[in-house]
Amino acid sequence: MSYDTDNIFAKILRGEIPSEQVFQDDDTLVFMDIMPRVDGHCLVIPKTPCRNVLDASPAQLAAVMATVQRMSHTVMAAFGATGVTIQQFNETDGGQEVFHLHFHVLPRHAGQSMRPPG
Ligand code: D5M
Repeated sequence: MSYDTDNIFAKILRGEIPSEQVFQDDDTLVFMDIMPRVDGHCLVIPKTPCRNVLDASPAQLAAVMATVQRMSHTVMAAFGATGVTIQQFNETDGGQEVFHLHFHVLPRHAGQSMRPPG
């Protein structure tokens, strides 16, 4: 499958639409999910074009996962969470809606259920 340069996260990376950015390094960007399923729900993306895990290089995966781990610690501390859920979807039948690789990082608390998508 090809990479669509008009996907919404590509537009965020180009600064064409706003986002609530919370972290970036040379290879990755982190911003808050516009439809948060828990407080502190953020998204980690690579800065380079990549459709999903099926399309990712080892270097892209390594960079993104390093930031996922870093942000897991950050949002757990910021939201007083005692756990973290990391979610990731690939292709339409795998639940993917935005076709630029992203990992959801969701700080969690005891007994807390996640709000439904949307
Ligand atoms: O779902 C895509 C996720 O991306 C979903 O949780 C909403 C989020 N989203 C969509 N548009 C935006 C913008 N503009 N800013 C922040 N978050 C956004 P998935 O099924 O993981 O592909």
